[in-house]
Amino acid sequence: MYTRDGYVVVPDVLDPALIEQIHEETAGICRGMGSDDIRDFLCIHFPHKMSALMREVGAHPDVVKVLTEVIGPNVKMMQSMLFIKAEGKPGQAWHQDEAHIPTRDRSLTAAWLALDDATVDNGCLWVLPGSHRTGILFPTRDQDDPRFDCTKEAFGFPDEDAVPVEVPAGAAVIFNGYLLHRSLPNKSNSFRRALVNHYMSAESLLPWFPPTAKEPMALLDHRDIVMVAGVDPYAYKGTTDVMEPHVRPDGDGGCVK
Ligand SMILES: O=C(O)CCC(=O)C(=O)O
Repeated sequence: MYTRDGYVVVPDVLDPALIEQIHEETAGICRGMGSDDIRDFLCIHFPHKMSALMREVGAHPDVVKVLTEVIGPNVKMMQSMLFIKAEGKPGQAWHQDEAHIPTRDRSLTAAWLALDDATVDNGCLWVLPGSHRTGILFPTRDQDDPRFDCTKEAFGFPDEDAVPVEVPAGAAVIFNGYLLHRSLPNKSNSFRRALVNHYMSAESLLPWFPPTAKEPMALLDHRDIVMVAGVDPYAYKGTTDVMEPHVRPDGDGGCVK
């Protein structure tokens, strides 16, 4: 399934009590980002840098089991995103995660954890099954479509075969970094929350960000990572703590200036 389609749905990963804890933690994270009203945020990047609970969920055994099957025994996590996506908030245009987070061995894998039932109405994920198999990173362009935030849009492929991935709260959608996916706006009257964590093989270097004083070697191998399975062959390099939690703009002010 995963090899053919580029994604797999794993039901019942998060139990209702854990989801409730994550909701409470989300309120605290939003306060930490400057507002008591979680509706103010489409998405907060790097919640695992602010919260031990988010780090723990990033290493959830049911997710790690699938990751080790699709990636290999040694797995590191480099990114987390907490989507809150209240009613009326936009989706993300077609994109491939590897275009944003380049691994050297194409091992980038997402675990998209539903914190509410995700439906077409409230803006679930849509995927193009099998699109990861081309091994191509499609070109991208700026877009100003009001349905989407400012994520650049990938283009140059047919999208008639797109399917919605409707999943109940607690399910995980594990998908390949080359899989074309998008989401549409939340047209319901409640939240569509999801925690999305990104992983890759620990053997691959991660040439992710331009060098900074705090991480001069980032372009060669970004080391702000968390090991979630196996051993880190580059442990001798140590790790860094450079990525700052931040709020993703929701594109409300327009994307193309
Ligand atoms: O959850 C969403 O609405 C979009 C998520 C997404 O595009 C991603 O995780 O790359």
